[in-house]
Order: sequence, then structure tokens, then C-alpha cells
Amino acid sequence: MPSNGTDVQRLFFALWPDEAVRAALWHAAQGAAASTGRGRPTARENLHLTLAFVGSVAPATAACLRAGAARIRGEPFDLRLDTYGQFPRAGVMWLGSAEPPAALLSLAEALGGVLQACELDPPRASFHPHVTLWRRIALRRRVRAVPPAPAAPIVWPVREFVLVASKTHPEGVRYEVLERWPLRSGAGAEG
Ligand code: 3AM
Repeated sequence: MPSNGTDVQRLFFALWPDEAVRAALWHAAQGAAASTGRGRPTARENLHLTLAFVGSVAPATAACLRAGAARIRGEPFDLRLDTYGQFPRAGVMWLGSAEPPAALLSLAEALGGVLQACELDPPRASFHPHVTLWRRIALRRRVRAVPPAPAAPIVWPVREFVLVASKTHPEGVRYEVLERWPLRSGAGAEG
């Protein structure tokens, strides 16, 4: 499968916040700022929760992924974001959920199946749902400086998932939502 060329796109499946949730995530990121040293915040418009990272793929594979995603029949759910954490080696601070809903884990698993069906490697690491708030946390602040839980948990009503293209511009990475699929009651994959 070709992995370079002008039509290749770098893709991932994600949950994409509405404006209210985005504002709350940004607020939570600001609240954690004192714990980061010279970390870099995720751009407000880029805040998201990755469900499955795809990588750079040719148009035929992107079409396969879209067709597979359209067959997913996941349950809508409310995601309670109540816990800060870090991936210390990566220097990342995130907001996550003490108890991720089963419907979220099922959705990520179904998308892993879509990747495999499109002859891509399924995600290697086990799925740890999180919203990256900061990167490049100062070394001496890692782990020790995880802030206490947000004052009020963010409750994210999740009713859809999206396919996102990651585009590198001179001013930084920008994410573009390419397509959205609703989560409808009635679990399981169609067809
Ligand atoms: O949502 P976060 O910020 O955790 O780190 C990248 C980002 O995750 C991750 O995919 C999301 C959108 O870019 N990512 C980037 N390259 C990756 C890779 N090779 C990767 N995840 C897994 N493998």
C-alpha cells in the first residue's frame, strides 16, 4: 500500500467536542497550567479524544475506513471527565475518566476492527481514553505535578464520532473533521 504521495492523508478517529464541552476542556487545561512548567497547551480548536489512530493512508484506504465506520452502530453515552493524568515519558498531561463507559470502549474496539478490515494494523497500545491538554511538560514536573481533579467533572454527551485529518501548517498542526457518524441506540455492527 503506498504511504506517500499527494493524496495521502494522516487520519484518526475521534470524539469531537461541541462548543460547550470545548470551552470546559480549555478551562480545565488552563486550570492545570501551573503544573506544566514550559509545557505547550493543545490548541483550543484541536481539543479531542482519539478513538483510533490510523496514520498516513492513500485514498482507497480512507474510503475503506469511511465505509467501515458507517457500519458501526454504537450506543450514545455520557463521558464523565474527572481525572487528570500524565504520560510521563511523552511529557503529556491529559484529562480522562476514572470509569470509562463500556460504550466508549466498545466503540474504540469496533474501530480497531475497521482498521484491521482495511488491512491496517490495529492500535498497538491498549486504549486509554484521554483528552491531551498539554504536551512537553517540564521533566521535573512529570508525575509529581499532576494537579488534583477538576473542581467539577466535565460531562460530555457523546452522540457521534468523527474521522479527522491532521494537517501540518507553518503555524502548527490543524485538525479537520472529514466526516461524522451518529451513535444510535441499538448496539452492534450492521452487515
Ligand atoms: O489524542 P492524543 O493527543 O493523545 O498523539 C497523537 C494524538 O493523540 C496520536 O494520535 C492523536 C492525533 O494525532 N498519534 C500520533 N501518532 C501516533 C502513532 N504513531 C499516535 N498514536 C499512535 N501511534
